[in-house]
Amino acid sequence: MKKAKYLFPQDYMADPSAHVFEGKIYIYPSHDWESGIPENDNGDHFNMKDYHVFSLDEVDGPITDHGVVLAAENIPWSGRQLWDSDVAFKDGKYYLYFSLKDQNDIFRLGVAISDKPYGPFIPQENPIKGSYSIDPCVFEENGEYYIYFGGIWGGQLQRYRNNKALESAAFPADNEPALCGKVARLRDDMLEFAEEPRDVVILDENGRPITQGNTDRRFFEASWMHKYNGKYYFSYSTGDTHFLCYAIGDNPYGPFTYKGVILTPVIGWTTHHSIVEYKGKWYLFHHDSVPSGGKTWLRSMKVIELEYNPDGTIKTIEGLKK
Ligand code: FUB
Repeated sequence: MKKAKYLFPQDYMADPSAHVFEGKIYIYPSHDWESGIPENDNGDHFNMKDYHVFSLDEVDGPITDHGVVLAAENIPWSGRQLWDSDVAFKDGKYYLYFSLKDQNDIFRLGVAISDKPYGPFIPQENPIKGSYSIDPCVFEENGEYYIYFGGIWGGQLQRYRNNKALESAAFPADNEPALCGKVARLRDDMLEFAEEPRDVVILDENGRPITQGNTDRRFFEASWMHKYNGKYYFSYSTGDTHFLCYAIGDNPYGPFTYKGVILTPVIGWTTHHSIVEYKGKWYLFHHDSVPSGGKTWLRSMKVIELEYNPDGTIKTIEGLKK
């Protein structure tokens, strides 16, 4: 598959997190809709209220929509805006991790549980203790589960330092190390952090942290972790410069060294993805706003094959090529 394919033209779905469960690909996207909220830098126009699950037997084959699996109105601590989510499997249960604003308009991470990869998912009473910001991604290795998260601007990461809320939001100066995404090991029951979240440090080729002013490379949102040939690939969006890029490390905590761009900017403000291996090939699930005529809050999910060079770097995909 050398050409990107839209996966579900019938409706707007974004931020697709793909995993192989029970021998199929399951996709956990955000569900965009036209809520009429004007566009702003806080992302209020991304006013999503439920999640669907999708599955594929073949990447090129028909897609199954498993319908609504969790709705904000059924989450006890819900305020507004169900943003990006991800799912992990452990001991016969599927755990859906999601971003949602609480009743004080603060983004938290929540968990909902199902016996099936296609839900429905039953939410916990409260968000994960000590959680903040957005865009959870869960990576499993040797029975340990690591949750990556964070996003600046509307994702509120600039309101925290050292896992504590600041009195007011603050960004580092342009020549200082950039704000980092976060990673924490999950507790055995998958419902809470087992440790204080740590910084996901991204270094440049000289071993120095990427700076806040390096907007083509610094972390903005959309964490994803995958492993290839024994190395750990942390990929993310640069937000206002619209790149999906990646950095490679030797363990799930990093540090990670910046390596390049996976996907050049697409139509639409946001770019967000997941990377998964299926039947011996690697795929990039992502989204753009072409079908909605460029409306940033109405995105459509896509998939394209992802290829590596012999040295383990990823071949850049051109976002604007159809
Ligand atoms: O879908 C809402 C937000 O847009 C996500 O949480 C971000 O990563 C961006 O894709």
